[in-house]
Amino acid sequence: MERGGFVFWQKDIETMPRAEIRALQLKKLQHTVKWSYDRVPYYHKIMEEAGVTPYQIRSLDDVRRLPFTTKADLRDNYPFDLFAVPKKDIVEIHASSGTTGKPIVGGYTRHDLDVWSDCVARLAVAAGATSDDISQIAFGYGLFTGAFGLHYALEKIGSMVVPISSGNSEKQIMLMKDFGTTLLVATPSYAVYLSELAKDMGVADQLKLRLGLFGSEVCTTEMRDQIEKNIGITVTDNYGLTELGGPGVSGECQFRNGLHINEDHFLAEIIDPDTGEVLPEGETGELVITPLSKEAFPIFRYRTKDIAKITYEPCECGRTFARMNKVVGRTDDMLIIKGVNVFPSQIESVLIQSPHIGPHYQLILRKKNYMDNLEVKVELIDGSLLDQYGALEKVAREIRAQLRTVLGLDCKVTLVEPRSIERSTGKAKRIVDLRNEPNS
Ligand code: DLL
Repeated sequence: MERGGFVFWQKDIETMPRAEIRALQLKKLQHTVKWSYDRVPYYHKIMEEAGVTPYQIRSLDDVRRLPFTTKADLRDNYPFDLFAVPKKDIVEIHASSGTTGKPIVGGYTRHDLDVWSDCVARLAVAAGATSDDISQIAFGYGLFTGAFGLHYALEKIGSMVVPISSGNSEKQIMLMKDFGTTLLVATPSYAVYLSELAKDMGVADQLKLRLGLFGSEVCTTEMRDQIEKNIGITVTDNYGLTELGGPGVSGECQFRNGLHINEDHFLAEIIDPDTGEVLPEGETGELVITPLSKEAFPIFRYRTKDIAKITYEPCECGRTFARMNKVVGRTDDMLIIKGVNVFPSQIESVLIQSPHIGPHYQLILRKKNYMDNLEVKVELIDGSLLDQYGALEKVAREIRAQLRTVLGLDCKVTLVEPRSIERSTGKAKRIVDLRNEPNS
């Protein structure tokens, strides 16, 4: 199998002219709609209610005739009612962690697994992964899609996979050093933590790490910079969700100017989250995706709630697939504090400007005398500032004033010692909402 210098995994597809991509998407959309209509009673019902049959899908724009699918629809059909194949044809199950209520359950046929691993392999190769890599997978193995998705792909590429899972951080660093790990797979939060630990253990400069395939949560510029500074690794971003099969929906190539969407397998739209109207190219809104190749778990127009925008300009790397920008937040991220709408990304945009603070912060919400209160707890880069009351006060005051301007809301800013905010081995927990707790 000739994969060249691994510039592309499936070059003929990844560099298709746009007209061919669209023709392929239409053919696959028609197939997946008919597949779902014929096999999943729920989809049959909602299409009938919407007055649409598979034969009315004659152009790509006809996707707009289909109703949206939401997380609530998936929960109502828990666990297997949206599966389009008999259980005997499902070879693997994954699920979201489901902090509230039941998880979202995704099923895969053998063919789905094959498509999935190719999708992730393409993105890994685009980011710079090769068969020479020693790939340490520090995503949690289990129902979470991240670890297995990257595992199958990196194994397919021929890299040496180290399936260590998340946690056990000192051992992670020891093995990284002893094995000569070159590629790290982790959430950005965990990668920041591992990079700090490697420095603390005095081995950061003995590591051979060169490439990070990160994803599953927002990776801020600050996180990226800190990881790159601590362990000299190139950080790339990967996007996906359990509902769409996990990682492999989109990812950054070496140019890191947007995440390439695997468009032969995913049809992307951007909608106005309030009206459901499709927005023109380049406008920011909610990302809606229709997978085009799923056998086991097809979905129509899934509302991801992730906020993004898309460009169809070809990339310098030669790939013609559309690119989405890095996801900066979710439509349901919005906090309502004293009646004011606040997005964590607005707070981040203020924090990022201060040279004194690092990438770790938490937003703590409390209720006092029936009033909401927001505390922004941020870690200092240099702990010695804590001994200089005047300087500390000044930094806190400046951040508070900027937050007031950006949010239109007064909040408390607490600057804390470096390494004092709890680190995560998975996705970071940025919001601590204590408003319903007594004596918060
Ligand atoms: O996080 C799938 C995944 C695993 C993607 C590994 C990339 C790498 P879920 O646990 O279902 O699936 O969470 C999906 O996480 O709707 C986004 O809000 C968020 N998310 C995923 N990737 C990114 C990213 C996996 N690169 C939810 N940037 C999604 C920002 C992300 N947010």
